[in-house]
Amino acid sequence: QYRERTFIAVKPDGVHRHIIGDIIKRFEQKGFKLVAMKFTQADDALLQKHYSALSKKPFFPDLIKYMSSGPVCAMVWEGLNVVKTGRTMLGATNPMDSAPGTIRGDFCVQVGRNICHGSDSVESANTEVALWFKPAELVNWDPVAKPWVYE
Ligand code: YYY
Ligand code: MG
Repeated sequence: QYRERTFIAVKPDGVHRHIIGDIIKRFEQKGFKLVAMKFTQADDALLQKHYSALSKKPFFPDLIKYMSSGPVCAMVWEGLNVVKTGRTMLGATNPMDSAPGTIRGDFCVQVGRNICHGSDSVESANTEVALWFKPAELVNWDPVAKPWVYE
């Protein structure tokens, strides 16, 4: 159903490297609908919740340090199958494995600097959207192109 939503974020390295626009462009061009966006520096408490499933991993402290080191561009995108398609557009977690043509495949080199985040399931998307955004920050609107994206 085309009301599915995912949480996409440009990480601090993507911001410093001026890749925000390229990432937004790909989701716009695809036909997905932007529902919310904020430019913010996340604190450790938020990031520890966001990455709570990874808290036992050896890279967790460095991950939190990296993610809190600068601003991120946090977004919610909506559309048919957007969670899974969004992950495909981002590419494999490790840029060494990300196919050319994907965001990570085209713009980065190392897993600890992989420039973007995307929710990995509908369930985690809902959790992440609620963690990063207040309900009032999610905008309800109908793009005029909708009948040309969906039959
Ligand atoms: O969902 P995704 O971002 O593709 O990967 P996760 O397994 O959820 O890991 C989150 C984040 O952690 C990843 O984007 C980079 C970092 N990371 C790392 O630095 N080293 C690893 N071996 C695995 C993940
Ligand atoms: Mg993940």
